[in-house]
Amino acid sequence: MQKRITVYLGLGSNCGDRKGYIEKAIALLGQLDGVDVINSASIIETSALADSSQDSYLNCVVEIKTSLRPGALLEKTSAIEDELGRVRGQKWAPRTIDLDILLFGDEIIKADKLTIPHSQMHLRTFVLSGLCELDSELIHPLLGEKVSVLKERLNGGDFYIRGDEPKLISICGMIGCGKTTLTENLAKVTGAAALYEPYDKNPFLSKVYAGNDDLALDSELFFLISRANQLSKESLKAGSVYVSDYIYDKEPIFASKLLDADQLELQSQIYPLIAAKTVLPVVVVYLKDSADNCLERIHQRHRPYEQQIKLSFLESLGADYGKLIRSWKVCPVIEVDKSGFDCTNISDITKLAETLKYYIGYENF
Ligand code: A4P
Ligand code: MG
Repeated sequence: MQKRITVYLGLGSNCGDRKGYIEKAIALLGQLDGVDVINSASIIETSALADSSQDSYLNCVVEIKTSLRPGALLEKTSAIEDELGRVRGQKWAPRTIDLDILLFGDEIIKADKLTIPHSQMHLRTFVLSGLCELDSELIHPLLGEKVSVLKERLNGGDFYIRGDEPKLISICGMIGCGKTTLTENLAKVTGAAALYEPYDKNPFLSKVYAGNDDLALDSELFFLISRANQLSKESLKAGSVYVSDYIYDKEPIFASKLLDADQLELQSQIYPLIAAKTVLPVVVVYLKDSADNCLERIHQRHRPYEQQIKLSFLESLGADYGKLIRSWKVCPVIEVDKSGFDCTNISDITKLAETLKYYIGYENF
């Protein structure tokens, strides 16, 4: 008997009787020779990705077993799309039914007309939650992670890869967790341009750390302006890849810790005006480490003005970063636990770079 492979399909409809089309497509799949429908996840309603003017979608993930090879299955699913009145026009035009092959066992295929795993499945909560409902232990064969882990990275969002914007990877995490080292090494391994926070050029920083609170706003404004210049829509080129050793949105965290009420009021009015001019990251790497380890690294690297930093300050910073990441909706976040990752180890860096390329849609790392 021919080997049967477990395959997951993504179904979507945003025209006409959406639920009817999805149910009909599942019924037609079941009638195909060499295909058994095993299970289907809940049908969920989702806003149209990339084009909010389109009607919303109903999406569903279906598990089948098949003895067909991937190319033959694609021919059959395309025929079902045709039978259900799919009009093929512009990419991402409204459709009665879309049938995508998400996973075909653990096969990896990169052919003209077929990419498996589906190239953007890991960016869509509506796909990953369907897969998790069917089998949360499933592993994405390219990313080597469980679908449940991939889903957590999205925090409920649906994303897509755009060619017409700069591909900014932002590293975030506590002071001393290794952001700059990671940025430097990622840039080396990938050829991406590194963007460093110019802490050593900030003329106010050492005075603020030495207790001169009157200069805290000057210091924050220095950082705000330099980050805004680095990340401005004019400075970063569409299609190019950048790695920054900071996340722009950490600004309110530091402002709330270092500024007094009047300074904070002024800063909070300036911040959104400047933030609006910056490029948003397409993926964030959140480097996680304990406050103790970070303090030890701060002591080892001997930047004089940092030596007054207290463990309690780092602990509170860690809690604030945690809150920021838990509410983060801008892009996927890849959490990297420092207990199993060395920012100077080339094999760790290369593995992370390999993951990142699927999040930024860049094949050339
Ligand atoms: N193709 C390559 N790989 C595959 C694969 N794994 N499965 C080729 C199926 N087809 C694959 O597909 C275009 C070509 O992709 C095919 O000829 C096939 O050879 P298509 O379905 O004709 O065109 P498309 O839909 O414009 O492209 P695609 O890639 O299917 O788009 P997506 O990624 O499915 O996005 N918003 C919400 N909320 N829900 C959605 O389901 N879907 C889309 C379409 C946009 N926005 C959405 C949703
Ligand atoms: Mg499709």
